[in-house]
Amino acid sequence: MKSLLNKRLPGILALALVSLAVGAASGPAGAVASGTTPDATASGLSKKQKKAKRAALKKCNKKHRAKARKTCKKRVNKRFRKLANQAPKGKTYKVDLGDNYFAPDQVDIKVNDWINWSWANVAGYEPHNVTLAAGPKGVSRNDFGSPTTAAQSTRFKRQFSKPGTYNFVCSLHYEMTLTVKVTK
Ligand SMILES: [Cu+2]
Repeated sequence: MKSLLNKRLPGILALALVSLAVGAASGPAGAVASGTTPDATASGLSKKQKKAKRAALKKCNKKHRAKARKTCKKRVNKRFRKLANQAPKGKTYKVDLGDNYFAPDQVDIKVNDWINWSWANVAGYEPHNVTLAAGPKGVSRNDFGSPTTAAQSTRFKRQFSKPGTYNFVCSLHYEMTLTVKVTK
């Protein structure tokens, strides 16, 4: 009896492993196929999609053969590149930085529009930056923090995926303000 069980065990184990692998593979893939969500980040992927991508890449790393890992990662990257390209694009608005001003200093945009800041009139003056002083709930100030520079023609571009009022300043010149109103 014991020897019979031993003989059968590897077969049963293999079956269990295969069904596990199939179940795991169908999970994240299905989630990804559900399409894009409106909360796209700078990369064009939503937070949910980024998480799914990380999980998919992690799974690729579990493959034993190097070649299989490579193929798997290639496939995952391609799939998410495609998704990023499908993300809502939005319009781009230009805001100039000058010596102690943003121009314009008030911008009304729609969700998924972009602002492209340009250090247009800073040469020979003090350095400036874009700093989010206050924004809608759930928006990270880190996502809207530019470098501090006086380098002419520097660019800083961000997409606005959450509606609300965003109050920007330059952290070196608090009189330098910009209000961005984002509506649905
Ligand atoms: Cu400044």
